[in-house]
Amino acid sequence: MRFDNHIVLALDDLAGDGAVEVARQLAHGLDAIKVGYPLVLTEGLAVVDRLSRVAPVICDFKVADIPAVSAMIVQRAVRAGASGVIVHGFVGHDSVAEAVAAAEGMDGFAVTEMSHPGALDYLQDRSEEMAAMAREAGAAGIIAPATRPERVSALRGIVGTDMVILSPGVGTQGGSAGTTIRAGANAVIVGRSLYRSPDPPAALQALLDDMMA
Ligand code: NUP
Repeated sequence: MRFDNHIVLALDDLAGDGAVEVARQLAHGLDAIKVGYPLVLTEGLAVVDRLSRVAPVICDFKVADIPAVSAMIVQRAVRAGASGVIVHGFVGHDSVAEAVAAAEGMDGFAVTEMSHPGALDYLQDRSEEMAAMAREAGAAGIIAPATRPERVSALRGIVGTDMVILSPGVGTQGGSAGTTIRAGANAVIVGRSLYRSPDPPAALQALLDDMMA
């Protein structure tokens, strides 16, 4: 996947037609659309194929199971039309490696440190180890928090320049798109502050302007 626009749209709290409509309005400025459990549990996995006609889809299934089952989940997401799948890093090297290998040439991304405050309870202390492990496991990239841009920089130092860093936590969670990209992320993942905006194209433009500032 390529992240030339530096923006991934997260579509969580919308019904199918609304999700496709917002995605179409913003498609010109997006690298990918991220779908997760709220949308797939409402619309079924077919929404992945539907949205993939607008932009490449990343399935944020935060896969966290034994290696064999993690691989089964990733395979189903890819066969449904996903170009990328997000798995949890905390499950360890074997699950991440098997999940990434099951992506059938599509991209596997491993969550290292999450963006919410609770990530400080357990994840932050081990996030750098998780990033190094994800690299060894063959992940295309990692997920790192836009709410803590200094952690994006630290994790960039671990994974090097050839891995992708996608950073959620911009807007509603308090992070800034420009600061996060300058800290070393390839793209920010943005949900509510785009799809709940009364004017999503204007909200997207504000993010693009912030990144150019
Ligand atoms: O650490 C993470 N934080 C996070 O918010 C890892 C994620 N995958 N996400 C996802 O990014 C979350 O599930 C949601 O889909 C999106 C952020 O949405 P919003 O806060 O911009 O609405």
